[in-house]
Amino acid sequence: MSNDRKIHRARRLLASARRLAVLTGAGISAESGVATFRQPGGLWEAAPADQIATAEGFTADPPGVWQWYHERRREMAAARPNAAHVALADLERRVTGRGGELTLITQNVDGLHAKAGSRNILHVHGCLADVRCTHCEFRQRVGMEPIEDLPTCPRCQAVLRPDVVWFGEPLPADAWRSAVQACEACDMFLTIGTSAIVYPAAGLIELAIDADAKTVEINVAPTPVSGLVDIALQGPAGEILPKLLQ
Ligand code: BJW
Ligand code: ZN
Repeated sequence: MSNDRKIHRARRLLASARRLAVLTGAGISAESGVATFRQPGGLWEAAPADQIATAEGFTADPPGVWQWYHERRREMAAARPNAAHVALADLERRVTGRGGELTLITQNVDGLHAKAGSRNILHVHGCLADVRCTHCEFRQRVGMEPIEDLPTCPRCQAVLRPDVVWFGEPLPADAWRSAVQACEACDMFLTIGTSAIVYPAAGLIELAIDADAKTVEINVAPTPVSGLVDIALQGPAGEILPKLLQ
C-alpha cells in the first residue's frame, strides 16, 4: 500500500479514536536539531552508553558525565518544538475537546512536548531539567539554564546527578504505572521516532497490541515493531503527523 493510502487510513482511525496513547522517542525531536542516540552520528557514537548512561559510569567520573550533560542541556535550552510536537499538542486538544483522552508517553528528556503545549505527558526516562541527589531524597527542577560544573546537594553535600533514567535503573514508578494503564486501556496507539529496542518502554507497544488497539508507527526507518503494527508510516514525523491531522 502507498504511504498516501496508509496516511489516509491512519487519518480516519485518528478521527474516531477516543483513548489515545502515544509513545515518542528521540526521532520526534530530530527535526528540532536534537541528536538521536543510535543513528549514524548519534549520541552513543561519540560517547559510549555504558560510560555515560549508567550509575557505574557516573560513579567512575562524575565531572566527565556532568560535562556531557551540561553540553546537552545547553543544546536543549536553544531547541524549539517542531511541527510534530505541535501536531501532537493539537491532537490532544482535539481528542479532549470531543471528550476523549490522550496520554503522551515520552522517552525524551528534552522538554519539547511541554514547550509545544502538550499537557498530559508522562516522562518515563526523566527530564534533563531536573536533578536529584545521589545520596538523599533531594530533587529539584533547575531548568535548562547553566548550573555549576559539579553541583552538590544543599541538604547533604553529596554530588547531584541528572534526574534521568540510566541503564539498569527502574523507571519513575508513578509515570510508568500510568503509562501501562493508558496502553492497556487505549483504542489507538501511536509510536513515533523510537527505535523500539529499549525496554521496558518498547514493551508498551506490545501492551497496546494485546489490548486490541489500532497501532500506527511513524519512523524514517523500519524498526522491530514495524511488522507488528497495523500501519507503519515511513517518513519524518514533522511531515507525517501534520498530514494525519489535516
Ligand atoms: C525519526 C526521525 C524523524 C530519526 N521522524 N523518526 C536485554 C534484553 C532486554 C532488555 C535489556 C537487555 N539488557 C539490558 C536490558 C534493559 C535495558 C534495555 O532495554 N537495553 C536494551 C538497549 C537492550 N533497559 C534498562 O536498563 C531500563 N531499565 C530497566 O530495565 O530497569 C530494570 C529494573 C527494574 C527494577 C529495579 C532496577 C532495574 C532503563 C532504560 C533507560 C534508557 N535510558 C536512555 C538515556 C536517558 C537519559 C539521557 O537521555 O541522557 O534513554 S538510553 C536512550 O535510549 C534514551 C532513550 O530514551 C532510549 C530510547 O532511544 P530512542 O528514543 O528510541 O532513540 P534512538 O536513537 O534509539 O532511535 C531514534 C529513532 O528515531 C530511530 O528509529 C530513527 O529511525 C527515528 N527517527 N529521525 C521520525 N525525523
Ligand atoms: Zn542529598
